[in-house]
Parts: sequence; C-alpha cells; structure tokens
Amino acid sequence: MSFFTRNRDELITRGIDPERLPPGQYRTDRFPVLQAGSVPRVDLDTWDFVVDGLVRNPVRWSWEDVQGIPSRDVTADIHCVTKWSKFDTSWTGIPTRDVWEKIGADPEATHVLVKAYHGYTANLPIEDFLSQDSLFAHTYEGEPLTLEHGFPLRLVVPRLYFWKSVKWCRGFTVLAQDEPGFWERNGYHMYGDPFREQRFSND
Ligand SMILES: Nc1nc2c(c(=O)[nH]1)N[C@H]1C(S)=C(S)[C@@H](COP(=O)(O)O)O[C@H]1N2
Ligand SMILES: [Mo]
Repeated sequence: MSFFTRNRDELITRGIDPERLPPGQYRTDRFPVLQAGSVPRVDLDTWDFVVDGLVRNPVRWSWEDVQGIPSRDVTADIHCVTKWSKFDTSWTGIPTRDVWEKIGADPEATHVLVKAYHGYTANLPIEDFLSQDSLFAHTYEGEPLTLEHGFPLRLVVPRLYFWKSVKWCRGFTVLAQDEPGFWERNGYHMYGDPFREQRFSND
C-alpha cells in the first residue's frame, strides 16, 4: 500500500473526514518552510503596506497603522502544491474584506496581484481573495509569525494552493485582468484549486 493511501486511511482512524484531503495530498503535522530564495531582512520602521492600481483610495500603511486595524481568527486547512496538507491551522489577522472596504476598488476590478519582498507575487481572483477565511495574518497559533513563515504579515487564502498565500506581504495591486505572479510565470496554474488538482498551467 502506498504512503499516500496509508496516509488517507489514517484520517478515518483519527476520525477526520477524508474529503478534507485534496487529491494527491498527504496530511502532516509538521509545518514545512518553503520559499523561492532567501528570507528577507525586515525592518519594521521602514516597512510599509501599499495598495495601488484600480482604487479610489490608494493606501500606504506603516506597521503601526496596520496594528491599529481590528483582527479576527480563522482556522483552516492549508494545502501546498508540494503535496503536504496541514489541518486546522489557526491564524489571526486582518480580514482581506476589511482592507477592501477601505480602498474603494473600481467596479471593473477582477483580480489582485499580491506583492512581497524580493519581487515575489501571486495573482488571485477577487472572489477568492475576499473569501470569508482570507486574512493578512500576523499571528499563527497565538504567536507572532516567525520570520521564516512570513513575519510580520502574510496573506492566508486557505482555499487555494499555499503558494498564493504570500509571505512577507507588502501590499497588492488591483487589476481589471488576470496577470501571472511569480510561480504562475514559472509553470504553476493561474488559479490553483487544490480540490481540482490545478498544480501546473496545463492541469
Ligand atoms: N514571499 C513569498 N511568499 C511565499 C513563497 C515565497 O517564495 N515567497 N512561497 C509560497 C509557497 S510555494 C508556499 S508552499 C508557502 C509556504 O509557507 P510556509 O513556509 O509558511 O509553509 O508560502 C508561499 N508564500
Ligand atoms: Mo508551495
């Protein structure tokens, strides 16, 4: 029996609904660290969060500004395209919807391109970006994010593969069309639904 089959069977033994595990994934308790390139040097004094593109109220927030915005908790399963899934991860942060309310996006807006240090980007349709469980998270399991997991702020959009959940997030651009981000230009799927196994551009 393969590792993947055993891992899926184990869910039932543990009383976990196996439907929560997308095809081709295995469940792990570990929290692997993944990124292209190195961990950035973060200086909170000069850090800013910028929203631009098709918005009436462009934003440039300092870290202090961000800390003044109310947070909420989200518990969700996350799915990495390298095949690990982690269940019931808990995050605290600013709902993407609350940011959206402040920026006055143009009615023609369809997508966002989310940005980080070192030019890392990821594209998402607005509907997914604004899903109920999407956050700009500053806290993981009750503790501030560690640097390797995206300190001080990362996007968390659990319903898409985890490469869309941009670590070290510095803002986003609102667009009237879809534009590939870093991994999407390098062969990954433009959308990335784990339950439809949209790993690579031709999946
Ligand atoms: N800025 C940035 N964010 C990123 C990445 C990256 O390379 N740079 N990698 C993505 C990928 S491929 C994954 S699987 C997750 C991993 O998050 P973790 O290291 O907290 O598990 O971060 C995503 N966010
Ligand atoms: Mo990933």
